Amino acid sequence: MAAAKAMLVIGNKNYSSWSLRPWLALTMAGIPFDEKMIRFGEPRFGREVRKVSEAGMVPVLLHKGHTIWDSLAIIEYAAETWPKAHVWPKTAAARAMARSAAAEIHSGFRSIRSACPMNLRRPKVALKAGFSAAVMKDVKRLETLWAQCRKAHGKGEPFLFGRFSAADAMFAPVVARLDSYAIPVKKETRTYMNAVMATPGFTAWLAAALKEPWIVPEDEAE
Ligand SMILES: N[C@@H](CCC(=O)N[C@@H](CS)C(=O)NCC(=O)O)C(=O)O
Repeated sequence: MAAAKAMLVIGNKNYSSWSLRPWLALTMAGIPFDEKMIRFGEPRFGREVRKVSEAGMVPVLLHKGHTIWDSLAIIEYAAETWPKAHVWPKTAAARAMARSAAAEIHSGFRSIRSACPMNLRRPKVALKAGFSAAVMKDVKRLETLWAQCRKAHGKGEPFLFGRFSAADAMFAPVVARLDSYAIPVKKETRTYMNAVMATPGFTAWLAAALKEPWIVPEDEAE
C-alpha cells in the first residue's frame, strides 16, 4: 500500500451524494484516508473548496501532491494506487460491466437525481407531487441494470458483482433515494438495496449524516 495517507474532502453526509460514492468505495475496500467536510449552503463553501480544487465541487481527493476532483476519477485513482484493495471486480468481464454501469450512473439518471435529491434524514414517504414518468423510467432502468449485473456476475451474492465493489458504491446514493422517497420497487431490487444499506460503510456514513443539524433548503424536496 502507498505510504502517505490520502485526504478526502467531502460535503455534508446527509446530502452529498457525490461524496458518498468514493467515501464508500474506499472505506469498503479498506483504503485508509482522512476526511474533511466543507459544509454546503454557507458562503464560505465555494471559497474553501477552491482552496483545494478550482472546479469548486466536492468530493476531492488529495494524495501525494495529486488532486483528484471527481468521484469516479477518485475511485479509479484508488484502484490504481492500492491495487491489492478490492475496488473493482477481479475478472476483466465483470470489471468491464461494472465500469459501464458506473459510467451510466455517473452521467445519467438525471430525472431521479434532480426530482429526489439525496436527503438521508427525510421521512420515508413518497414525493407529495408524485413521481413523473421520467423518474419511473429511471427506476425501471436501474432495476433492469442491477438484475443484469447480478445475473451475469453476482455469484448468488447480494451485490452487483459478488463482493461489494465500486459499482455498488456508485449506486449507493440512488439506493438511498429509492428508500427515502419510498419509491415502489421489485422484491429483488429491495433485497439489493437492503444489502447496500446494511454494509458497515453505509451504516457508518448514515449514522454520521443523521447527527448533522444543518438544513440545505434546496435539497429538501417534499
Ligand atoms: N462530477 C462530479 C460532481 C460533483 C458535484 O456535483 N458535487 C456537488 C455536491 S454533491 C457540489 O460540490 N456542488 C457544489 C456546487 O455546485 O457549488 C463528481 O462526480 O464528483
